Order: sequence, then C-alpha cells, then structure tokens
Amino acid sequence: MPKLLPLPIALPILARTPAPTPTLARPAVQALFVSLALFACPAARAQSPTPAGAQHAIPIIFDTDMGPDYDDVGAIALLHAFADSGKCTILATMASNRYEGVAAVLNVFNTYFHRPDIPIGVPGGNAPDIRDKQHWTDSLLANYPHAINQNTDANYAVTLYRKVLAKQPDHSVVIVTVGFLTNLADLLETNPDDISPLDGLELAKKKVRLLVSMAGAFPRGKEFNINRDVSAALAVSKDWPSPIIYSGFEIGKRIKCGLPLVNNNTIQHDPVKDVFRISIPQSPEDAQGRSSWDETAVLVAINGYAPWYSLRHGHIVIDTFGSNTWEDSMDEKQSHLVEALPATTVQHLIDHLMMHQPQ
Ligand SMILES: [Ca+2]
Repeated sequence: MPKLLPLPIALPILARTPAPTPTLARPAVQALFVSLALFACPAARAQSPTPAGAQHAIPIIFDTDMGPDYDDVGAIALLHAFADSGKCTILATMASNRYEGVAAVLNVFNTYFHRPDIPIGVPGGNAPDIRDKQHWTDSLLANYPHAINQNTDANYAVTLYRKVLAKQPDHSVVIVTVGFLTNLADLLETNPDDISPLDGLELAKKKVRLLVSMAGAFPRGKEFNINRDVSAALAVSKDWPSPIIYSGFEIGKRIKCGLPLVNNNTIQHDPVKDVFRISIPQSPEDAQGRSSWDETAVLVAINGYAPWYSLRHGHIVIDTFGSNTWEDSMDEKQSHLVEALPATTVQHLIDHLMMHQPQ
C-alpha cells in the first residue's frame, strides 16, 4: 500500500523541501561517533556501544501500525538494537492498528529480541484496521514463538500509556510513532483516574520530553499515517504538549533498505529477515529495498537528528481531508527533518542495524 496518497486537486505536486534551515541546536559529535562505531563492526551483529559520556538510556515508547507496510519491522529491529547497545529502554510497544494479531506480532519481535515481557498496547475500536497484503504477519505468527495470541491478551493502549507515563521521571520519556496518531489523541482525552490525578494532556506535558512522528509530507502532501486517522492527527498537531519532530514522507522514501539482510546467509530464522525476504519480491518498486520511513523516526528518537538531518521549525497544518502543509516559525515546538547528508548514508546505517541479532 503506497504511503503517499493521491493529492487533492487543490494541492500542487509534491516537491522536496528546500533546505534554508536553522543551525543544528545540538552537537553532532555523539551521533556521528555512534554511526562510525557501527560501521567499524565487520560482523553482521551490530554492536553499538554507548560512547563514554553519553546520556543514560532513553526511556522510549514505540507506537506502530506494524503493517500494512513493513518498514515498521525495520523500525522495531532498530529499536531493539539500540536497547541492546544501552541507548534506550523500551517501556512499551503500542499498536495503532487493530487488526486481529497485531499484539501477537509485536510479541513475536519482543520475544525474538529477548524482551518478551515488554508491555503491549492495542488501540480502541476507533483505530484503523488494515492488514498487510504480503501475509508476512501470518508467516511470523506461524513460525515464531509468542505468548500473546489475541489482541484481548494485551493492554488497552491508552491505559498502558497512562500507567507507563505515570511511573517515569518528569520530562524524560520519548515517544516515537510510526503509525496513526490514534492512541496519542485518545490519551489527550483521558480524565484523572486511579492511575494518575492528571488528565491526559497534563500527564503528557509532565512526563514526555519529545515526540518523534513519521507522519506528513513536507512542504505539503497527503500522507498515509495522517490520512487514515485525520481527526487524531489534527488533535495531536494542535494539542500535543511536548516538542514534536516529524519525519516526513520525503525523508524515508529514498532510503531503500533490506537487501543486505536478505542476502546475508549467516543470518537464519530471523523474523526481520523473513519479513523482508517475503515482501521485497512482491513489489517491483522494492527491487532495491523497501523505503525506510519508520526506521528514520526511531533513529532520530534515540540518536538525535544530527548529523543526518537538520530541523525546520514551525508547525504542521492538516486539513480535514488529511492533506498537510507546513508553516515556518522559529518559535514553534514543532519541526520536521530536512536531509543534511545523502540518503545513502542513512541507508547504510539502517541496513547495518537491521542485521542486529538478539543478545
Ligand atoms: Ca508504519
């Protein structure tokens, strides 16, 4: 399923964002060190030791539609690779897609990477219900262990968000969404309860440091994650209290990943490899690898945006039909990524991290 939907007549053809961007606000040295350290490892196993002086492990919540596209699979592989390197602690994995089996698929990956007990959330009935056309989810559920079988075995995502956030230090949590904004919009609507005396907006304001979201297209477009739950994307874009970094459609589109993993004969019985092995041959447009929208969001959420990207500050403007534009402003909490290094640089990094094997 294409990530970019047909544009309405009123919008011009999508063009890449020009890059008159502000100077990077944080040092690029740490992120560059990490990328070079990763490339220095000759084995398939992606060792990425936390450099001396690096910050503590980032508490992170991963919110994904886990299909219909399969870049979500690359994204969760990166997430666990970073967790194994000590760069993040995975607090929860949330689904924003309610097809039956999505919780079990998340549990497959968490189990494979030796974290079977990571809490899993599933959305409410207002969420999209969209399966993968390549049937990689069916293959995973048939071939890999998972203690969770039904979505009803998992938590309600909004309740899990409240529980997880309530226990974390103030302004510490990073949320990365690579699917619909359904759960976050629903969280904002929650009232005080026995989990927290704060409503959803105040809880997010107190606990969340950063939201990184693969959503939108810049400077304008009509993108899948926004279009499939427009009301949620609108609510989050207007009311979400923490800084937001958007990774737009144009960022991941040209980053084609997966072939080195598929062609690596030393890696066997790996669910990440299986998904790319099954799916790449089914689409001619994936002949050079699958576009890596979701992986970029995880990379930025954990490693920061530099040196690969700079930020363009302002705010996203979403219309009721699911199209978006961008308005520049240096005062805004929102920003979107702008390419600062060639897409192939990120491609090599993502390809390497996707070959990470569980520790
Ligand atoms: Ca996704």
